[in-house]
Amino acid sequence: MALKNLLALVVLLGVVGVSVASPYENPFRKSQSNPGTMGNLDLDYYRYKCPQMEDIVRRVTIQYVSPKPTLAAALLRMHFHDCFVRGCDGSILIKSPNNDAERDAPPNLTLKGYEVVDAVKSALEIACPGVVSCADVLALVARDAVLVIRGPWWPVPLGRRDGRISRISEANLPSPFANVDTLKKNFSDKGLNTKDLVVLSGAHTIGVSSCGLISSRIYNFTGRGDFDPAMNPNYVMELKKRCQPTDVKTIVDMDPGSVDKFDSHYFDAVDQRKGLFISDSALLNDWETKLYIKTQVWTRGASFNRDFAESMVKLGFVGILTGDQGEVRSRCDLVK
Ligand code: HEM
Ligand SMILES: *[C@@H]1O[C@H](CO)[C@@H](O)[C@H](O)[C@H]1NC(C)=O
Ligand SMILES: *[C@@H]1O[C@H](CO)[C@@H](O)[C@H](O)[C@H]1NC(C)=O
Ligand SMILES: CC(=O)N[C@H]1CO[C@H](CO)[C@@H](O)[C@@H]1O
Repeated sequence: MALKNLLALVVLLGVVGVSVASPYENPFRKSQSNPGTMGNLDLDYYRYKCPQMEDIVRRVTIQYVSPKPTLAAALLRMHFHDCFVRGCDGSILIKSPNNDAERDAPPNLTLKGYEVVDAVKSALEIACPGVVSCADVLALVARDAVLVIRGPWWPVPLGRRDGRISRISEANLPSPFANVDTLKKNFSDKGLNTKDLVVLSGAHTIGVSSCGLISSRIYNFTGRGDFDPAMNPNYVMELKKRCQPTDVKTIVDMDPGSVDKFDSHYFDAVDQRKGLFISDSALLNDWETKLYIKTQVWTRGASFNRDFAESMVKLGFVGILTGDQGEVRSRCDLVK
């Protein structure tokens, strides 16, 4: 018995020791479900190869995002899309002459901010040509853009390589019409758990969508001219004022009342049944995601920034290429 306890302690210390010595070991490394993600990343990856690179990324990102803070949401979303399709490999940035790349897919139609990534990359190519991958650039730009709007900061371990493949047919993202079981499945397929799902959905504390994606929800939910009963009727009324039935274009805020601020207000909105998408409201239909939302409401988001940082680090490891996999592109929109 005593020996057994001792063994357990040794194993525990071993685990703790490893995670202290190398905090950015790939969280998926030991998981069988993610055989493609064996590499580790390193906070100091460019220390000798391009020591000024984080300064350059920050300077150029601030230059673009300060005068146009709505870019922060666009860039955060772009990083998420990149990671969910073929992993965080920069493939969302590739342009195809035939318009059949990821960025041409319908969920990408409203992606903005490519110019920021391109400008950062150009500046890096002057300082250290051919060194910094586009996947790393995008991960850093997303982080720094959120920082410009005074959102949370998270560490970005580096060393991702760029993928060479970008296909419109693979640009399959979680649907805003999905229920919570589907969302949980979509996240667990990427090695992300239920907590990551609800925490990262908190990114909808900033940014916008448009009437087209919600009109069936407010005008014709079951085909009988009704609205989604999961939605607050006052909020439905507000949305109807903004979105006429055939209007697909008008912009709507994702986090009504606090759209420009990166805070925990999204969870208040969802709790008041003012989640914009079915996928936002759906987070009240699972005990774990609901408990998280309630906890953020009760504590005014006491742990949200910390949780968000943690889940963003995890997201940044999804499906990465490392070592001699992939390439380092010199232009983010062109495959070598
Ligand atoms: C849980 C599954 C998710 C679904 C179904 C979803 C769906 C959507 C949809 C449909 C939009 C509106 C796009 C448009 O109208 O063009 C949107 C916007 C946005 N999403 Fe998500 N999303 C999810 C998770 C995430 C995650 C994990 C992040 C980042 C960590 C994120 C960040 C954003 C941001 C910042 C916007 C606003 C973009 C802007 O204003 O330009 N989303 N999302
Ligand atoms: C999400 O899960 C559903 C149900 O398993 C599946 O049909 C859909 O293709 C998945 N979407 C993504 C982006 O993985
Ligand atoms: C509502 O949906 C039903 C069934 O999909 C459709 O037949 C009907 O035309 C829709 N009504 C409106 C006003 O869009
Ligand atoms: C920002 C961006 O590149 N959006 C593209 C999404 O797909 C459409 C349709 O192919 C392109 O026209 C857009 O340029």
